[in-house]
Formats: sequence, structure tokens, C-alpha cells
Amino acid sequence: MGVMTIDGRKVEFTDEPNILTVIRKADIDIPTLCYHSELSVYGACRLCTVENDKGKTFASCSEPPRDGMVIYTNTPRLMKYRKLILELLLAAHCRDCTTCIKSGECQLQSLAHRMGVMDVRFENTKELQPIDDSSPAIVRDPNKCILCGDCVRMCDNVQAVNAIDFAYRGTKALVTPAFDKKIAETDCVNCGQCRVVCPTGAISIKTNMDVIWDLLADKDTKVIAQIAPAVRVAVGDQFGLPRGENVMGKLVNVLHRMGFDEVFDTSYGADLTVIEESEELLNRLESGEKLPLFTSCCPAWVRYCENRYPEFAENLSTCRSPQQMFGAVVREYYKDPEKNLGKRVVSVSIMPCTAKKDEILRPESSTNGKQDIDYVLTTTELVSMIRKSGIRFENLEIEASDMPFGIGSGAGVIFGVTGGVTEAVLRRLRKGHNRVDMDNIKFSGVRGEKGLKEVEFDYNGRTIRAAIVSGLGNADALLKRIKAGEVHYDFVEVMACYRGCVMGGGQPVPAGPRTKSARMKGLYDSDVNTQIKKSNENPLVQTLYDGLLKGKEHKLLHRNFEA
Ligand code: HC1
Ligand code: SF4
Repeated sequence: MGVMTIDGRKVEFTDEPNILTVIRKADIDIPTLCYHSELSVYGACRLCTVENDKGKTFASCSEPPRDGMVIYTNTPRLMKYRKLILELLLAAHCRDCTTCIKSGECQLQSLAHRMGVMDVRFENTKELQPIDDSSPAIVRDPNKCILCGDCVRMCDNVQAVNAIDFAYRGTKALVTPAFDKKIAETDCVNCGQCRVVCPTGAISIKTNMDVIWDLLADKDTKVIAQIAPAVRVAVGDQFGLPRGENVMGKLVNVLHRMGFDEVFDTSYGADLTVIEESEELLNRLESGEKLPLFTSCCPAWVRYCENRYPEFAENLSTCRSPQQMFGAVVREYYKDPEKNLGKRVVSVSIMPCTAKKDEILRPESSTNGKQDIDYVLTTTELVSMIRKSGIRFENLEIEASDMPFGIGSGAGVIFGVTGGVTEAVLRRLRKGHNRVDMDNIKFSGVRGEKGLKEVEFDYNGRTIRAAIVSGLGNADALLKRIKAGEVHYDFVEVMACYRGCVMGGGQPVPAGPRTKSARMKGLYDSDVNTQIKKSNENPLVQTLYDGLLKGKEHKLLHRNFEA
């Protein structure tokens, strides 16, 4: 522990990694464009520069705090310096702010406003670069890039993909895939995490909003929505409600008002996945083949495994993801003219994830040659659509999701947080369903934010070993150890985004760490409030198996490469 003086006030510090964190702890919102607590320190933007009592200036993000230090954060010299940095950044930046998708949420825009930049004295001499919209998930606009390197470090340090990097020097410097390839020609897994940390509109979500508006207005089209678990805890705070609050009821209402004909819950699809995947695990344990079983519900992870560890591709579960199981079931259900009323049925899933936009295009995401899901809207796009509609989301009454796919179990809801799939499978495999049984599973090690968790459980006298990883870098480290024979598991849950889908690449960018944990808590609280805890005890799921699914389980619920 130590004490430093910041702007004339004593501030204690303990294990803060740098001066910037101590300054923020003292409630001074020092600006930065390239600092993220979960990425390595880069020190490129220099906006967090401070001055010490000897008049020396330095970036506060890359200096550790020392006892007795005296620093100033807001001297006239620093203010001029910050304004100059912003002017230089703006000089090399296209300035079509009013039409930029990031307008209103762009950190460069808001800092320029905050620092009083009313004029840019320098000319933009940068050559105009082509926009890369080759990916189904993200759009890259190099003309809006400020070279902070956040996306590069995210893609490399955290996601271990390394699809993008710096190229060229001086005024020609760019962030780009190697050899000037398009992003779709790289190993990019569409996780969207680069977009989450991008402070400007240089990386944005590839949007489907306009086509959805047109479909909603078309009287001859029946538009069906499914809402993923993690979406419900990431919308409320965008409309002034408490962060992490489950707003599923309001979401159903707003989607109905916007023109969606039916609104279902993806947690129902997650229940189907739990049942199928548990069965698959038991079969593989019996045969001893293709172990460990890797979950396959996260499409960014599936791509990563196929690209980097093809030798493990067979270990991936053959189960479709909840989104895709649901899509196939909904398509089958609406084949009936009594249900589709002679209209074209369009299936839209509302997801926290940009990679889901890619998943729907994969060959095994079609049945009988037709795509099961037509469009994916991310949470961020949905928030934009609600704003555009003018509906006061915060004031809406709640509505129940529609039948017959409107009820998911608590196990299905917690899919949206890392460890949720494993916890759901454990609930399925273990006997008992009362509070004590659920608590035993809850405290077995499945919960928490750690990037790697390990659990062991007994199944009919056999010890099953499971690992839970979130963040592809963590998955990469684990796969290397599995490959080297250093660790052995029967079941491995992988989510590409650290903390799970609640932190997906399509979610609104969280204001801080408290938003992240509030989203996790929001899903666990939803489970607490759900009577049905186990997927196999969801009566709607039972009805489906006894009816529409009979004899079609494999075709509709598994990754069917011949479809
Ligand atoms: Fe997810 Fe899943 S949990 S992958 O994070 O298995 O996106 O929420 O919908 O499909 O259910 C995402 C979330 C989501 C699927 C489920
Ligand atoms: Fe890297 Fe993910 Fe961004 Fe692709 S979407 S460039 S994999 S961080």
C-alpha cells in the first residue's frame, strides 16, 4: 500500500497496476483511447498523460504508482496537449460523424466534444481506403481507424486469432489483415470482440436492420423472433433501467409492437441442446471415442477449432446450437398451412453475438436446402431499432413470450454465461431437482468469471471430468495441454467470449466491469425465479419430443452436413 497526491489530494493505492487506475479510483475520469484493463498496455494515444511536481510529463497507463508521488492531471499544459492530440487524430480521420453508425457512442467524438475541439487546424492528407464488408459479422472502415491498436491486441492477446495487425509506416500506417487480404479471407472467427474495444466506427457490426424493417411492414410475411438468453440482461441499462436487469417481458412487448408476429425464447432451444448433448456425452463415455466432447453452441469457437485444431473437429458435439435447433424446429412447425396462414415465414434470431450471423450461413445450418434462420439481429442492432421506433422501452408493460416455444428452463437461461452449459448438463445428469441438489451443482466450481474452471462429478459411480473455458486464448492454452496429454477431460465447454455470451461481440459495449458482472448475475437471478430448473423437466420440450420431433430428432437437432 502507498499514498500519492493527485491534484492536491492524498489518494491511497494498494495493488493498482498503474497510475491511471489510481486516478480513476479518485473519481477523476482521465481520458484514454487505448487503455483497457483486460488488454496489455500499449501507451499509444498519450491522452492519459499527467505531469509530476518536477514538470515531467508521462503516460499514466504505463507507470506504476509509487509512494509519495505528486501528480497533476489537469494543468493548462496537459489540457492543451490533449486537445492537440485529438486534433491530430481528427485530422487523419474521416469526419462524417452525423452518418456514422457509431455516432453518439464514439469515444473520439465524445472526447473531442469534452475537450472543446471546435476546429481542426491540420489538413487530412490520408489516402482514402476501401471499406471491407466481406465478413458476415463485422465491417472494417480503415478511414475511421485511429491506430490505437485495441482491436489488434484483443484479436491477438485475448482471442489468439491474430487476424489483423499493423502494416506500413508513418502516414500510411494501417490496421489490416496480412497481405492486404479481406477479413473474410483470414482466420477471423467473427467473434466481434475487436468491435467491442474499437473506440470509433472503424469496426462495426454488419447490420440487417433495414431488411428487417421491410419484412415487418410486409403483410404477406410472418416474422418470427427468438431471443437468446444473454440479450435480456443487456438492454435495460440502454434505456435507463438498472444494469443486468432481466427485461425479457419488455422485449417481448416491444418486438410485438414493432411488428414481429411471434416472439419465442432461445432458452427453449437450449433445453433441447442440453438433452441431446447429455445423451451424446453418455454415448461417447460408453464407447470411449471422440473424448473429450467439446460443446458446439458457440460458432466462433467452432470455427476456431476447425481452423486451428482440425484434429479435434470430430470431438465437437454433433448437436446444433440452441439457435439452430430452434430454427429447424420453428421451420418444421410452420410448414403446416394452418400455422403459416399462407404467408412466407421469416425466422429472425436476436443474439448477443456477431458470429451467429456467420453460423446461419454454414451448410449444416440448413434443412432440406433451406436456411433455418434467415437473419440475425444483434442486441446492439435491436437497441437501435427500438430507439428508431420511438417506443419508450423503459415504460413498457411486460408480456409473456408466445406459445408453444415460449418457456425455457432455468438451465436454458444460464447458457448465456460461462459455465452455464456445463451446469445445465449436470442438472440433466444428476438426480434430484430441489434447492439443495441445485446448490450442490452451483457450488461445484461451474460458476465465476475465471477463464478456466475445472469440475469433477460422479455419474453412476464414474468420475466425469469437465473443463469450462471462455475466451479463445484460454481455449487455445487448454487445447495445447490436452494435445500434449498433460490434462484429460470428458467434457469441455468453450465460449469464445470471455465470461460467455453476456459479453458477446454484438452486445452494447459495457460501461465498466460492474456492468459485466451485473449481466452475469441477471441471468443467475432469472434462473432463481424459474420454477423449472432442469431442461428435461420442461413440459413444452417433452411435448415436442412426443409430437413434432418424433423420428426427426437427428435431422432437426444435429449438425447435418448432408442437408
Ligand atoms: Fe449464446 Fe447459445 S448461450 S451461444 O451465448 O448456446 O449468442 O445468450 O443464444 O445458440 O441459448 C449466444 C446467448 C445463445 C445459442 C443459447
Ligand atoms: Fe479477431 Fe474476432 Fe475481430 Fe475477427 S472478429 S478480427 S477474430 S477479434
